[in-house]
Amino acid sequence: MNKPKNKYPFRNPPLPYSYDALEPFIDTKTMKIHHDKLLQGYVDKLNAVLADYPLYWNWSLQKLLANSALLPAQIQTQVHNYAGGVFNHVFYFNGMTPAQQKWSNTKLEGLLSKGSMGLDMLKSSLKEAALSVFGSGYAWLVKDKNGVFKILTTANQDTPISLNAVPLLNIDVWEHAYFLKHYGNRGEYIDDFFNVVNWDLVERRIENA
Ligand code: MN3
Repeated sequence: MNKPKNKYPFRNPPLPYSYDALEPFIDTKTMKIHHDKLLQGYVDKLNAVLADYPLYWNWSLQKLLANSALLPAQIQTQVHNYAGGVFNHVFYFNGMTPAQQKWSNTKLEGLLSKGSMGLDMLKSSLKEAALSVFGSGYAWLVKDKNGVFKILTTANQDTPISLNAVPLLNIDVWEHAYFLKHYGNRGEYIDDFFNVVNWDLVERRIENA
């Protein structure tokens, strides 16, 4: 799993798999553009905004996102959007892996069932939420501040961190995440996404939440 160096200047961590590793579900060209151009753009813009504000060079992405109200007013919106863009994309890319053929869902089912959620319910609720996002955004599985599993959606580059929730899995439903392969068919993209979810990592995220 790749974690960005978690303070200024932020870096774009390499994908934890090759660009073509998620074929045929997520295509190579989409992964290249998504990682090398779009995520890189958020990293560059975030660094450019913070360059004149050394006071915040030691802040992690999470701290920037959770405390954006403490930043100078003139950079709050930009930091919220760019830091969110970095966090959301790294989280999304890490959350995928080449098909886990030998993966056994017993442990994950156990963890989920403690929160009254099964894997099938998780998938169908996440899909429903992802389809419901109007315009650009994400659907998420999170643990809320009371420790309850929740499915939620965020617009643009908003994050669950600002909502005090612990993110466990996200799906990017901006059109750039699927348009080259799936065109306007977001539902097919979501079904394909479920073939490449890194469920081992979701388990670990739940255990650490
Ligand atoms: Mn994206």
